[in-house]
Amino acid sequence: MAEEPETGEEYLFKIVVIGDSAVGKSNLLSRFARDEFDAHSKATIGVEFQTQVVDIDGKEVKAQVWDTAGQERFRAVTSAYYRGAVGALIVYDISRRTTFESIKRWLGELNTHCDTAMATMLVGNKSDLENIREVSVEEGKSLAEEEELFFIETSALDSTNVTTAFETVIRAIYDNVRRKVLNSDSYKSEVSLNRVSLVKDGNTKQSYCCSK
Ligand SMILES: Nc1nc2c(ncn2[C@@H]2O[C@H](COP(=O)(O)OP(=O)(O)OP(=O)(O)O)[C@@H](O)[C@H]2O)c(=O)[nH]1
Ligand SMILES: [Mg+2]
Repeated sequence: MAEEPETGEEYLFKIVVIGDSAVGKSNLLSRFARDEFDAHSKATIGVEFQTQVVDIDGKEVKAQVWDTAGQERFRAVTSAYYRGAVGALIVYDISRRTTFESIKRWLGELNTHCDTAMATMLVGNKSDLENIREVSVEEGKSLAEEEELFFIETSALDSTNVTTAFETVIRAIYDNVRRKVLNSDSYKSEVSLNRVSLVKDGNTKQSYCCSK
């Protein structure tokens, strides 16, 4: 069995949620953090974040999830938004193809502001809107494979997969940090030097340092 960490060890992971306006970013976060959904939510202005405690293997992991405006004119300074992020959810709306077509742009922004790859999940939200679906599950999956991302479809409205989406990202970050702490003395110096530490885990890229 792996050695237990010293008592008092804490994990705090910053995760950013990005994607076009009205894809459901704020509702995904409120569903995850407070089990709430707002059918008439207003567009986000600036930046908000919530901290949610998640139990992973009996350890307390704090996820600080940041939500910002999809609309350019309401966005806060992006470099500050991304600073220190170790995970990301990139969200589109399965009933609006244009939001899926924007994913590459959001990935580009992530890569511009973070000099390392992160634990990133592609999220097709509003899976409850099956009758007006414009993006198939296969298209989502295949883009995720191409870009080496996790993939999931969610519904903030009926709660499908919302917790799983966030917890998969949190666990991916956690597992890699644990591996690093247990297996490598150089973890701390790597972080302080802002060096890229890329670990290929299945089809997912992860690392623990985002700064610029
Ligand atoms: N049917 C359905 N509607 C949803 C779902 N998630 C969000 N919505 C609705 O979509 C609209 C936009 O949701 P928001 O969460 O405010 O979207 P956002 O991505 O935060 O938008 P910005 O803050 O402008 O970037 C609201 O009317 C929500 O009620 C979902 O899973 N299913
Ligand atoms: Mg919002």
